[in-house]
Amino acid sequence: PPAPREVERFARFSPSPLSMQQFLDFGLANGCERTSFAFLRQELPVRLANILKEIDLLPVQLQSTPSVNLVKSWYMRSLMDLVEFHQKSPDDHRVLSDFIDSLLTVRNRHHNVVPTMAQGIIEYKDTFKVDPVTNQNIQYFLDRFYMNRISFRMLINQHNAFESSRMLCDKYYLTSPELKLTQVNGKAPGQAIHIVYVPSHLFHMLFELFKNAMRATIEYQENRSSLSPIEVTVVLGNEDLTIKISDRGGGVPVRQVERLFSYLYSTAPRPVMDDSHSAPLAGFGYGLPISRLYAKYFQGNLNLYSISGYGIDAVIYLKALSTDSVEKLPVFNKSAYKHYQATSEADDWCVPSKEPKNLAKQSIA
Ligand code: W6P
Repeated sequence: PPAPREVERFARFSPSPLSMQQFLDFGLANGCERTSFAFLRQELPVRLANILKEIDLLPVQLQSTPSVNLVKSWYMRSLMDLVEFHQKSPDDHRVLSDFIDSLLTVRNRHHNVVPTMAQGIIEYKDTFKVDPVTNQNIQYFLDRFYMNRISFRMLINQHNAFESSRMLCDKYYLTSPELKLTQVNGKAPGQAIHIVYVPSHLFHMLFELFKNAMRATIEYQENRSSLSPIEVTVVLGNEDLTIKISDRGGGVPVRQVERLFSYLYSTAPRPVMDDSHSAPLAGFGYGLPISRLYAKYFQGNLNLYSISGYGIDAVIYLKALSTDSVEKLPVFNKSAYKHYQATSEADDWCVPSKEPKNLAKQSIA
């Protein structure tokens, strides 16, 4: 049975809200993963314990529904899982990687919190008459409960975009490259970079690009004693917020870059699944084309600049101003219709022939 002692211990602390700047700084500081670990092993239990105390204040009839009990047991279990890390060293790579495993376990465990909570509310409503005061209390609680959950997931996901790729990478190759991050505020030098964006979209794009960059680095540098880091540069300009992810993974011939974004060509041989049924590190599936759509959705873009024999710079362009980040939506009209009718016309450029014409022969004739 879970120890309420740990709930009391961590509920004594108030959660520490993080600014966007702090989220950025966690990625910047040297030994970022260690710092993030040290913060999260304290902050995550604090946020869990604080909301557990509020669950205890719900009407007993609601608290005692199977659904709410189940949700509560998840929060307890996760609190205990995370507290384990207080006895472990932040300098041990094994510990850092176990911590990421635990974060993913916690995130999976809490996957169905919203529908399960809703089920609990239904069970309560079916059995008891709800008066306006109860309604108000439930409203108040759920607003806070879900806000807590959003913040919790934000912390987990923020720790994970590079680290998730790294974990997959470690799992497949038993090693992974480092991250080297540089931040440039071209608009206000030295100052913090602030933009408004959808975290899950950014995560999707970064995760995809990191996986590809890591795979390329490892496979290209397999005979070297150390791996070159993945270099990330974040720059704020007047219009754009640009994120460049550079690998030294050998690149691809420039002729093949377009294929990496192709729904048709990127599906050719299915990436081989191993017995674990876990995700392949990078299968060049739909990850890249979908990532580019995420970037374009708010008027940004995603490009790959390949230097064959050296590496690839993957660049995400986002709008720096939220007034410029406007949804890009397809509209069906005449112009769209035409695209479906387009037949493959002959090209209006000559096809280069492999064999150069033998001009000497012709001049004789
Ligand atoms: C590669 C292939 C690729 C795709 C997307 C991002 C980075 C990289 N690096 O070699």
